[in-house]
Amino acid sequence: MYAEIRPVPETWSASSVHGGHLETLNISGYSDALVYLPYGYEKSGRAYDVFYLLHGGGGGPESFFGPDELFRRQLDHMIEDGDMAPLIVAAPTYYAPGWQDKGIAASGQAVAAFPPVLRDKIIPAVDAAFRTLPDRRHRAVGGFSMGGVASWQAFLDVPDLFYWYMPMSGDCWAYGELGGSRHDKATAALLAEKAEKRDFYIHALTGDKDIAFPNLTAQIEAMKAYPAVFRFGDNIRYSVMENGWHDYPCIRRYIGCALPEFFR
Ligand code: FER
Repeated sequence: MYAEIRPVPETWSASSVHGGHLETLNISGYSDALVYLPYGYEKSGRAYDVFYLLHGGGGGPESFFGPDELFRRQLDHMIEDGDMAPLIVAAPTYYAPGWQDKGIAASGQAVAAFPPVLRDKIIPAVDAAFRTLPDRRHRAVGGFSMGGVASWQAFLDVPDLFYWYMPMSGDCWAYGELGGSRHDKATAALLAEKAEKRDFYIHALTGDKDIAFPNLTAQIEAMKAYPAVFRFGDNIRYSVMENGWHDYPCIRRYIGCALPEFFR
């Protein structure tokens, strides 16, 4: 059951020689996003893949790109070391401007309403501001906890926008809170129905000590009832890290493991 998820090398927490940088993107009528631009962006003239990365409940773009710079440095090193090609990472939020209640139920509502915001506001703003490859094959969405819930929601609602999905420590709430376990069979049936005749790649990850582990695992098990749609080891993977908790250090490891598989 356990996946080999490599530890974040110690070298990743130090500055790299060739670092990218962060920009704040103002999105008209919506909350700001933080956007990572890889080393060489200014001079290359080329266009890049974009990974849309969603924070956990109660957080924001700074949950990944905060003052500790650990995640920015990790991306710098992964690119510098040749683990993956340079890419843009956009960290928006599913909280609309002025959103007050960031508890679990209200966050669930924010996430349910989020896919049209991605389509109508966030992605157009990113594509307008930066040199992106603006099609689904060159776009990924992933996130932690409520951000993982949002990633499944994007799989259901805006499949035309993303080919690559990285839900981490979050299940699909199409049928309500903790739907992955409370409504595992219905959730799997809905995901299968929406996924039919479409190409995609999902890498879901969590840890066995994670509060979301039972929910995500129940959902994944139910999805195995649709082997023609969800071909495990081919268009979908589920990785569970031994002793993985519901926190950002674990999530950074999952991203280090899964992101190099994307955009191929
Ligand atoms: C889960 C998915 C998301 C879960 C919890 C969350 C307990 C989010 C919690 C929070 O934002 O507080 O499966 O399981």
